[in-house]
Amino acid sequence: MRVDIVTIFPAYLSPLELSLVGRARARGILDVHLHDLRQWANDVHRTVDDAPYGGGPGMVMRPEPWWAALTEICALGAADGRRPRIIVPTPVGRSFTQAYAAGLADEQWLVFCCGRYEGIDARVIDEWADDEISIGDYVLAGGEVATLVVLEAVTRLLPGVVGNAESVVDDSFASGLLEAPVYTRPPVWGDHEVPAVLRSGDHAAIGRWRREEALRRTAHRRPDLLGRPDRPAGDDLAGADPAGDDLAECDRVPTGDDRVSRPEHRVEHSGTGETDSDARVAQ
Ligand code: JAH
Repeated sequence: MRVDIVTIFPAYLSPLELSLVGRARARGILDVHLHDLRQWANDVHRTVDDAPYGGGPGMVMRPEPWWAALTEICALGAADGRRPRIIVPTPVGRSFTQAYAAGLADEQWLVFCCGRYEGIDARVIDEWADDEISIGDYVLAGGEVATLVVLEAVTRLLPGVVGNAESVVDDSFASGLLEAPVYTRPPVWGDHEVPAVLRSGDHAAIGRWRREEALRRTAHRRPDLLGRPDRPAGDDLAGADPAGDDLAECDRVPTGDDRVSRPEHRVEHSGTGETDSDARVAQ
């Protein structure tokens, strides 16, 4: 897969050299090209922004540099009749999901347009964008970090990137449910024991336990995922109680009180008597 990324901060994308994405690049599975938008800003000051029509706060990215950038980048494939899928991360986009990632992983060529300020002039979006996508309901300072998120989700779906093919299909969201908790050695760690069933060797029982835990977790934390018409079938929803008491905690903004289910961890060296979780609340 080829990926072009246009940004005024190419260095913001340096994590793409690391870890799973970096390895996919080194192995030739992923071919990333970073472009500085200012390369296509032709005035002496290389300006890429201007005041919004109609007034209001902030600045808008001017259309001309984007137009020149996308024209030039798309021309790279025109000879072989190839056209990239052009993606604009934005808080007003459609929701990016695992299914969306799977769709992008089938493409041969993606272009990410990273906006800054209040966004890119809408005429660029209208003319060039195939997808405007949002990675969640919050506002970032620009599209770069959202591009990192999308690319990591897509790259791990490319053939040959993740060694054990099972670990991709087994993920949270592949089943439409949150995954059960996981454990490794030691079997007993202080007060905390690994659930006996996971050490029983009874794989049918382990499978039932994991499904049960997945349903419980999903009902408690993400009731919106249950009973979706597009959710992969085969789960027995008996036992999950999306309308039960758990729900009272779900559909609201988390507060400091959400930590009550966790034990308190003392900060041994602080000498203030303040707990670790108090310190976090105080931030
Ligand atoms: C902010 C351009 N859905 C996350 C997201 C994606 C992009 C942006 N914000 C949030 C953004 C400013 C300018 C894009």
